Amino acid sequence: MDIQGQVAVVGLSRPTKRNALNDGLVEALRDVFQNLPTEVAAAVIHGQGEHFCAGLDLSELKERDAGAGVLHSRSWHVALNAIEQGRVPVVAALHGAVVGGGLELASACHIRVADESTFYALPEGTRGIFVGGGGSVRIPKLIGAARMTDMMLTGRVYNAQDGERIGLAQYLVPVGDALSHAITLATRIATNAPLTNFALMHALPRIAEQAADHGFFTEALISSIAQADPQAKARVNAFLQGKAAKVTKA
Ligand code: 1HE
Repeated sequence: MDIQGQVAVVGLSRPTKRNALNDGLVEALRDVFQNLPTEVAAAVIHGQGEHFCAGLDLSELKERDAGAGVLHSRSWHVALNAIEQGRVPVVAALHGAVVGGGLELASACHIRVADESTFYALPEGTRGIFVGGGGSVRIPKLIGAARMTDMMLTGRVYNAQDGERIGLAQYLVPVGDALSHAITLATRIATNAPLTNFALMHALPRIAEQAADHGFFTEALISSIAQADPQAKARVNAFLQGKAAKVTKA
C-alpha cells in the first residue's frame, strides 16, 4: 500500500500469476481495508503487471472439500465486505483480465475505471464451479441476473467498451490511464464531507433494497443527519457566498 495524500493506493502484486487471489492475498486485502490509517479518506485498488486479476488461485482449489469450501467463500465475503462496507470509498482501476474472483473484487468497489485493454469474464461456469466471493450478490446489481447468467453459462467475454455500456465500469479511459484516473477520482472523493461518503457507502445500498416506504423514511433520516453536520453548513454557505464551485455543463 502506498499513501498519496489522503488516498491509499493498494496494488495486487502477484503479476507472474496474473494477480490470482490465493488465501494470503485475500487475507492481506481484508487486513489492509480493516486497518486503513486514519488520514486515509479514499482508496484505489489496482493490479500490477498485464492484468487486474485472474480470480481465484485455482491451484488452491483442488485441496478443498465442501466444508473447507464454505469457509473459504466466507473468508472472501469478509475481505470484500471490508472493502465495500469499510470506512472509505474505493475506486478500482481495471486493465487486462478482470475475471472470476477478479470481477467479484472489482464489483465490491464503489467505482470502476477501466482502460481499453480490459476484458471481463466469469469462467467459473466453464470450470464447473460457482462464484464464491459475493459475485452472485453484487454482479447482478451492476448488470442484471440475465447477463451474469449468460456470462457463466456460455463463457461470454465482454470487452472494455461493452463492459462500460452494460455497467461493469462507470469510466472508460485510454490504455494505461486507469490508475491515474482512479487516483484523480479518489483524490476528489477524499475532499467530500465524511458523512456524505458514509451515506453513499452505507445508506444508499440499503435504501435501494428497501421497500419504497421504508426507503423514503431511511432517506429522510440520513439526509437530516448529513445536513445537520457542520461541514454541510459550511459548504452550503460557501456556495451562497460565491466561494464554492458551480456545477458546470459536461
Ligand atoms: C493462474 C491463474 C489462476 C493465471 N489461478 N494460476 N480464473 C480463471 O479461470 C482465469 C484463469 N486465467 C486465465 O484465463 C489467464 O491466465 C489470463 C487470461 C488471466 C491471463 O492470461 P495470460 O496469457 O496473460 O497468462 P497465463 O500464461 O495464462 O498465466 C500466467 C501464469 O499465471 C501461469 O502460471 P505458470 O506457472 O505457468 O507461469 C498460470 O497458470 C497462472 N495463472 N490465472 C492460478 N486463476 C471466490 S470464488 C472465485 C472463483 C474464480 O475466480 S474461478 C475463475 C478463476
